[in-house]
Amino acid sequence: MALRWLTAGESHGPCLTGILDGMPAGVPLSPDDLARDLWRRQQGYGRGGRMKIESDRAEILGGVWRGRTTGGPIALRIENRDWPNWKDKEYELPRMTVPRPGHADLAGLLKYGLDDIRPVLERASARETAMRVAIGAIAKRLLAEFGIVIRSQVLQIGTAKATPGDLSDPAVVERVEASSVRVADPESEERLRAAIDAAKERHDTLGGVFEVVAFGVMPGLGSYVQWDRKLDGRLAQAVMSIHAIKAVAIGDGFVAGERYGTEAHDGMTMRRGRLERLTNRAGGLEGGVTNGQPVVVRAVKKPISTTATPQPTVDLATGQDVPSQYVRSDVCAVPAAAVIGEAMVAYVLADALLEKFGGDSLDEVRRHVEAFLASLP
Ligand code: EPS
Repeated sequence: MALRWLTAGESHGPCLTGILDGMPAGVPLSPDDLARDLWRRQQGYGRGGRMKIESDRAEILGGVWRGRTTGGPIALRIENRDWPNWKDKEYELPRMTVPRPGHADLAGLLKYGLDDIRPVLERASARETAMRVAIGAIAKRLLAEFGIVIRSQVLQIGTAKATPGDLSDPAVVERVEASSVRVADPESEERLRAAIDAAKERHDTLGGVFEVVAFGVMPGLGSYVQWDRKLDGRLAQAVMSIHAIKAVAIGDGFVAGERYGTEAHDGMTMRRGRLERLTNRAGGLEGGVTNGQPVVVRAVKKPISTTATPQPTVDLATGQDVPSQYVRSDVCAVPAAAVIGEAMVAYVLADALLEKFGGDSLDEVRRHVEAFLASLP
């Protein structure tokens, strides 16, 4: 583990705090590098009232000097604009004793021996992903120095499927970035928006599937020699840790289980003196090691558990069956989750890159990368 990070903070507390440790010195970094991804995470058709309040911006409080990383831990702060609406209520709010099915409410309350759900939901909230995205943006900044870029798109919302775009095509990426549901074409956009509208109409929520692709990843990141060094496993853990993610696939994922061996792998051929692959079903990873192909990670996000239509639950104070309660929520946050997925993939790849090519400065890492690439047959 070359990099490590931690976040702190609650959804309706004063701010989110993050520390990223292990970045080499000399990586160019400005608050604007973080601002764009923070903005992207806040977009998406189906977001709720909270996003009208927040306008995320990360302050860099340490580890950067004159626009470059120093090698020291990078300290970040993102203000919660909703805080002034909550700050005087800490001792006034009634106890919450009705857990929402699907949220961390019940499990958290039992685990920490609490009699109020509020502290659980405050920390379990996906608000925390704003800080993940800021940290991921720093990881992306490092990766960009080595020509590695990370893209994402939404593949499905509910049962509505998008036609996947080719994310290696800049024109497609431009359309995805302009799309309210992170898809590449107007028909898909219409289908997915209609699915969100239908959920909204029935006072419900919807999940879906997104894809993150990392282009320009050199071979040799990760390892097959030990379980916890396998990069596919590390990517899966990182992406699965995003709120509400219930499945992660690398490359063909579940579909690989349906194919014959001769139809499931990526044949090789020599073209103009270079070894090339006929397909990328493995999603850029064989044996837990990057093979030089784009790294493809897909994830399934379950629907948000705070639903306007009540779900059956129990009031823990009375032991009575009651309907779940509702104040507000997003109808669908799959487009946002795709941006968060980019951040997690960026972090894992940056960590693996520094592990293999380690160095205390960007120049040192660069020398190691260049020497390795020059040594490849
Ligand atoms: C969330 C509930 C909602 C979301 C929030 C995650 O917040 P609130 O309870 O204030 O309406 O908007 O997401 C964010 C604040 C964010 O920045 O993404 C939850 O329970 O996980």
